[in-house]
Amino acid sequence: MAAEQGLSLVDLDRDGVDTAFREDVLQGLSEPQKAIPARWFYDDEGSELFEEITRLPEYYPTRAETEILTDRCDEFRTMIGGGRAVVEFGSGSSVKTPLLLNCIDPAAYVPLDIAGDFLRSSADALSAKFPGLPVYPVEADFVRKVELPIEVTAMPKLGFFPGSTIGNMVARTAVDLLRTMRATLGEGSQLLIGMDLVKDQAILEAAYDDAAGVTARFNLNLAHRINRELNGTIPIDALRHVARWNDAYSRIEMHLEALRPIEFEVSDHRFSMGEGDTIHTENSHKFSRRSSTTLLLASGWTPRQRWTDREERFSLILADATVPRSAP
Ligand code: AVJ
Repeated sequence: MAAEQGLSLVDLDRDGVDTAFREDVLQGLSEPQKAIPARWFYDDEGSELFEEITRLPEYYPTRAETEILTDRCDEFRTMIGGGRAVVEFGSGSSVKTPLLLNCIDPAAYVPLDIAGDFLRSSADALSAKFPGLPVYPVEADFVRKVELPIEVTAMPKLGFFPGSTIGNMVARTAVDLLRTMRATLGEGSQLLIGMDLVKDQAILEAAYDDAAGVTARFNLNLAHRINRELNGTIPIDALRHVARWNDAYSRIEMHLEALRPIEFEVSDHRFSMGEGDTIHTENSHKFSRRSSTTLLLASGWTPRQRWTDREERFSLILADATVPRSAP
């Protein structure tokens, strides 16, 4: 229906099933190490649970990043300057955006998001806060190059990608995305990107396995979503939430672990898991100063400035889309 109207980016089949979701799940459950891309966490229920996560005492990234945005306002003003079109990748509810826009006197704001309704309502809310600022929401999947509105083509751009969402991607995918962002924004643009930092393992694991069990509900909601939307029969009570630090890959991994041998169906396909087998549901990579520099340089972005919160838990990095000299 939505696909016929050509309005939505989501392809639904005759039964109203999101075909990309079904493909990812069926494919991912067929692998020896079962794995489902983290982006499928965010249905309405999952998005609400994530909002709850950001308020948990153990989940420091949101507070740490907000602290940087608040404390470094003057430096953003100096290093970014006014007159730019701010292009936010995956704007969602745009809660951190006003903090940035207040500092830098932008010429326009272009929120990009795949969820159209959400995008437009949060763009309206932002317009109300910044009456003089032109806002051009674009419903787009920014893993591919996005054609920006004609009104901003002549303006210098600042890409804004907060939240350490880049950490969800393995290096190869992260480089693809950062290079695509560079293509979307163009030469001479800047990027302000949030990256979470490596720290004590116990702090990291607590941030992804909180005492109140909200992250566990967030993770298990993926199994519920599969049951709800893909005619699944996953016995949820036989799964437990696991968050563990993988030091070799410098990342927190979230899994759903089978507590006993189970069999279930999803969209008429049968699957089984042995006791202790897992479905890998998320990677959250953590960076050092060096690893973040390498990732950005490999993607055509030259880091210019790096800010951290007072406890050095989280970083915001400003980078330029300059062509680096390739002299030896
Ligand atoms: C939204 C990807 C930044 O990795 O910290 C939070 C998602 N998962 N708790 C993160 C998440 C579990 C979050 N990101």
